[in-house]
Amino acid sequence: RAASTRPIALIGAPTDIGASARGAAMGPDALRVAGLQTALENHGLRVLDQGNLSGPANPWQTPVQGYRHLPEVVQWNQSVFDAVSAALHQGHLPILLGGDHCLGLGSISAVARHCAALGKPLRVLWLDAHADFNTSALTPSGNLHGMPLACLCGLGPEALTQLASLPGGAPALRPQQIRLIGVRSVDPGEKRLVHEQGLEVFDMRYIDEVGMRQTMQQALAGLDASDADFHLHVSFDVDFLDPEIAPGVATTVPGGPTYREAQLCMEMIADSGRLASLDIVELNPALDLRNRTAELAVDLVESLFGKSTLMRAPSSPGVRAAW
Ligand code: HAR
Ligand code: MN
Ligand code: MN
Ligand code: MN
Repeated sequence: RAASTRPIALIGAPTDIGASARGAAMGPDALRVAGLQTALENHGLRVLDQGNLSGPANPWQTPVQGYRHLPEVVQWNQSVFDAVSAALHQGHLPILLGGDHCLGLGSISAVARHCAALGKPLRVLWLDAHADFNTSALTPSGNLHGMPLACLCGLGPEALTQLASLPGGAPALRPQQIRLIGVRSVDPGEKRLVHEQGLEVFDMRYIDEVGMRQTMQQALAGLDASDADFHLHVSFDVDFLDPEIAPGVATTVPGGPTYREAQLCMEMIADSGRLASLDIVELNPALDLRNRTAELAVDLVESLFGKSTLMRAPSSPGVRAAW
């Protein structure tokens, strides 16, 4: 079944303000060139491309008190927050086209506020090679794309934790709402903090051992509760994917999900029927080969919205009742 019948709003945020390398600013257009809108339309969805947000240029400075480009990161995230809030308010399903992953803060803050206002439970799947749970004291780089998830949980500079707060002041997310999937590069202090905060982590070793199917069953468990109308947000960092199939990112880490594992991950999210907002971030066309990573991202997003290329006999194990 289709993930949603809501019109989709594409929101481009062309910046690499929180990243370690230049180039992610070209991500939104690379996804457009790879045919994101047409792919979704061919699947019967209505798509409104809202174009690109604007914001400060990347001043390419060294970190100040543990953060690089904090004022600029705040500005970009405020714009993303406003655009995603407006889309949700209009009943659209927002897709944030990054840009680097620091923008997940603005996007998810808007989603969390929207859910709080409607009394909807929210779950966030963070698909990433990294945990993005650093603080200024722990970060090896000062890059804010390594910190958005911690900020969303209330750990970070006030300018960002304030943006990422609910009315009343609680953080946008509680660690219990988060599922980290595909992780294989975490800094030592960051690892301790992730454990301390009690995040549920499905790292690559776990995926190796139990497989993507059981991983996703666990990550999605409970979302089908009939007494709760869950909002599922997926924050898709393209470096989640194995660099062999997805070279177009700045922070490649070997040993990520294969093409089939990534497809299964997306298809199982689609099957949940709960997908209600999405980030596609960290795509770096300057490092890509003939836009191949953007095309792969589009292919996977099609699956995320319910395009299924495989057919299975209804009697085969694990097939969904609704098939
Ligand atoms: N953990 C490292 C740091 O904080 C690298 C973070 C890289 N993050 C991303 N997004 N590319 O996931 O600097
Ligand atoms: Mn990330
Ligand atoms: Mn990453
Ligand atoms: Mn597909």
